[in-house]
Amino acid sequence: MMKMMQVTLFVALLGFLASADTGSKDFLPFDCNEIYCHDNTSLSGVYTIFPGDPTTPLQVYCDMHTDGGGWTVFLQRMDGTENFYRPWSHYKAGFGNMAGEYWLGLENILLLTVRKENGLRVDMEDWEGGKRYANYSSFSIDSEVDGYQLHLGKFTGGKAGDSLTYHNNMKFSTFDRDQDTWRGNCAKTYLCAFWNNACHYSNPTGLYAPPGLVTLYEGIFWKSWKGMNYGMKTFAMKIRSVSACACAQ
Ligand SMILES: [Ca+2]
Repeated sequence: MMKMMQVTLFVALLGFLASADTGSKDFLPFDCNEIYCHDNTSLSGVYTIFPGDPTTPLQVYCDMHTDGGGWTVFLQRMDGTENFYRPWSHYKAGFGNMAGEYWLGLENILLLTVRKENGLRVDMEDWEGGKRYANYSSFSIDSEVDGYQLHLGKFTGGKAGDSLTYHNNMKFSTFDRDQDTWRGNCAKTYLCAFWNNACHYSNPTGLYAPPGLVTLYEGIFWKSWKGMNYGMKTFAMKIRSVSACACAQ
């Protein structure tokens, strides 16, 4: 009886979450693109999506503004409030505040990319008000048994330049799971976690600090724009279905 009530309450809560976000009780969006397609007046913010199944809601920040909107953000840096030097289990499950700084989690990124083909956009901002981006034609990862190996499509533009192709086909590494190609441990040496090679041309999970306050290779850098000794003020990685809707409503 108690269990029944719990289930009923849970289902009611799911309905509430879905309706609070979208205004529709039966709409269980897979990702931010589906939310945008459902209502192209949706604003950027935190939404509930269902990339797994209807019983596993996931909170995420949706960018409904940039380049047509509908972007599901899986990494967001903006103020240094979150600690990103974390172990494998944290990068697997995800951590942080969806309205602020967070990592969505490798299992969730896997769910989002295994059933739909996505493009990747990387947005960054320096400390002088400059903004740059980089686009990639596709983005997906393998499952944990294959090390969450990265599969990145072509660099398709953006004045930030290409600092991610160097990481293509790499497995994910944290300080407690070294799967990089270097004899040392990139994540431990440079206080990060990423699809490290030997080691990195970009460092999205690096230490948050203004330029000059981090040592070489440790900041949130993007080599092809500001080099490896400049940490960005904001940084975000986001995906969107390649069959993004035109949303002509
Ligand atoms: Ca190594």
